[in-house]
Amino acid sequence: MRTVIVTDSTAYIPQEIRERYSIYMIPLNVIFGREEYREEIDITADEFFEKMRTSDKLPTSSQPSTGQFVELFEQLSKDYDAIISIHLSKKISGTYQGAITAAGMVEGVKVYPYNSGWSCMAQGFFAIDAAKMALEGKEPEEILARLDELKASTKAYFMVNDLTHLQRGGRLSGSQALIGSLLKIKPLLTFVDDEIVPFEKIRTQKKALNRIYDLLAEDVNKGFPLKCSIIHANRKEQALEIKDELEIRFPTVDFSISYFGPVIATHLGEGAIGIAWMLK
Ligand code: MYR
Repeated sequence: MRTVIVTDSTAYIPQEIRERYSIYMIPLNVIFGREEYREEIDITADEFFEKMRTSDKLPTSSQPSTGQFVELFEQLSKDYDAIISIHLSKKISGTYQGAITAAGMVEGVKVYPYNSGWSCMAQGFFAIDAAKMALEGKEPEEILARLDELKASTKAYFMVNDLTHLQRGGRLSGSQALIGSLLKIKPLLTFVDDEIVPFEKIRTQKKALNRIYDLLAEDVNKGFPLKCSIIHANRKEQALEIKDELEIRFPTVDFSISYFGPVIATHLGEGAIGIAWMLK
């Protein structure tokens, strides 16, 4: 069985890695007024942050159309028997649902839409592992079982400079009163059951980072081999500093740096920092 991996742009897997592992990417869009851009194709993260600073319009985002999915799946059906299509959490975007709809419309290939329950490099790690297995000729069921195992082991925490982006986009779950109280501080955020929730109310970024390091230490001490990505919204220097510090503290963990690109940064704002880890 020839299997191929599709993921969406919010995994932010660099093009060179996508090409190396034959991962196909379907882009989400960012919109400034009447201008619409497919992220990672029409607009880079750097261009987006520049535009966010200079535009009088606040950006919004949108999922790929069903037609884009159908077109990609049909193209892949010529060379593959199965497609595993891995997407950002189904409760923050309709992208996964779009993959399900398109899967029902294409013939000659079996499509397995997969809800990562996360996004960004957490999802990226899933897609890369899955693609390596697909290249080794593994069956889709074995790849999906591995994805479930990775998903169960995943933890990710992130913080934003300004919570109003998440509130405006309606992606922060909780009552208005709770969200109102959080706007004054910088809470640590995570995902529970596919939704973004405040994890703890921590007032400063330094304290929040130390709290994440302690959470990572708990998992490292359980003895599982872990990989970990530091994810930043236009804060590469800070991400590098965090990586240097963590590499000294946790020498057994594989660390990398990734980024919050245009669509996710539309909802998190510039300056957001996250740390995600899972089984190696
Ligand atoms: C759409 O328009 O369909 C896309 C909506 C994307 C919402 C993004 C919300 C923030 C996600 C943060 C992910 C952090 C992972 C470590």
